[in-house]
Amino acid sequence: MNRIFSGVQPTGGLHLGNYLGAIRNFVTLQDSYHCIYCVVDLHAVTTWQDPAALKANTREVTAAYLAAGVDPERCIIFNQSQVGEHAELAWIFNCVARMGWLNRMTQFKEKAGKHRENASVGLFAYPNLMAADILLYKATHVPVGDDQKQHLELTRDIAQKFNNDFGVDFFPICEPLILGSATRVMSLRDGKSKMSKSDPSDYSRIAMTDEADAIAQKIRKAKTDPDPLPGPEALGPDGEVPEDARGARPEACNLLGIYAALAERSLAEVLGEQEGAQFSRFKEDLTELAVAKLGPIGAEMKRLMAEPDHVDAILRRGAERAHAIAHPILDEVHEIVGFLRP
Ligand code: AQP
Repeated sequence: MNRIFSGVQPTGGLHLGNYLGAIRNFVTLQDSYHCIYCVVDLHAVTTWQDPAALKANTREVTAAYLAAGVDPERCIIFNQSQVGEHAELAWIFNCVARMGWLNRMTQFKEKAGKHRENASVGLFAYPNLMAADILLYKATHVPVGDDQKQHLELTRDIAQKFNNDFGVDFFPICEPLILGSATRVMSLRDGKSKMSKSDPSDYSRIAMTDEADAIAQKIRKAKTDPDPLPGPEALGPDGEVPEDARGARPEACNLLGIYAALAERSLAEVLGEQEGAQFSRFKEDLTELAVAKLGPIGAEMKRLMAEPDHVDAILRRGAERAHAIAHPILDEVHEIVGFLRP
């Protein structure tokens, strides 16, 4: 069975983008792959995290996996820092990856912004750790939102260079799995930037733990435009919104995409039903749908977060199982690289 590795950072405030772009897919994939789902706390500390909040956020991500329906028996769920091999392999990859490759990573440029000189070395080397996460388990497939595609390309480059440098055929060249119709959920306040945990406006995102009232208020305040929804003929031959139309009405397209993803229906079906609707009415339907889909997940997350011992036990058991796979693979890497193990 092919193996999947994926993860979410425990940086607090999981949102609809994390759910639709990642966590919901984790549930579907567990039927066809051997899945390893990590709470990537080593990635989280590439920007400063309050230690108490980091622990709480690690439990929050774990609770989100479980509440969404990831089965901890079939899948491995653990937090990254419990398996030291991630950091060890990342160091070796720091020595394989080239500065030029990392200099091209757009996410570092976005996150470091104008303060590049003040960004942590960890933030710069983040993609090498991501490559280590994946290759430590020889994962063949990685489900990612399309913002992570570039990092995955780098993982493939690192695997290839390692294999070439040492004359081995050791690491697989993994494939991205970009799934679902909402691979990029945009901010509710600005349809041109992605919904993100770090956006200062709480109204830019729907949190996975938001109550019905908060969801309704955020959708009501979401930016739209005065035009009604078009019919399905507005879609391109691929069933997607054409680029120019998306550029002209980014917020409208975003809400439409969210609706279709939550309803698990095509854009054509939704537009067929909603043609001519004003956004005031469409927003009511979207609110009802979002509350119905997210409400039970948010409630279960809260229940689980109130039981930290149970969550911690799942992470501990997952870490043991992850370690059992990772350790022999790292041993082989040591042998290939030439580290003496007398
Ligand atoms: N807006 C989004 N639409 C679709 N997928 C998304 N993901 C994140 N935002 C969206 C996907 O969620 C997974 C976990 O993300 P992460 O927490 O590890 O990192 P991130 O992409 O940096 O998440 P955020 O929420 O945007 O956090 P900040 O604000 O810290 O940058 C990934 O698979 C990601 O694609």
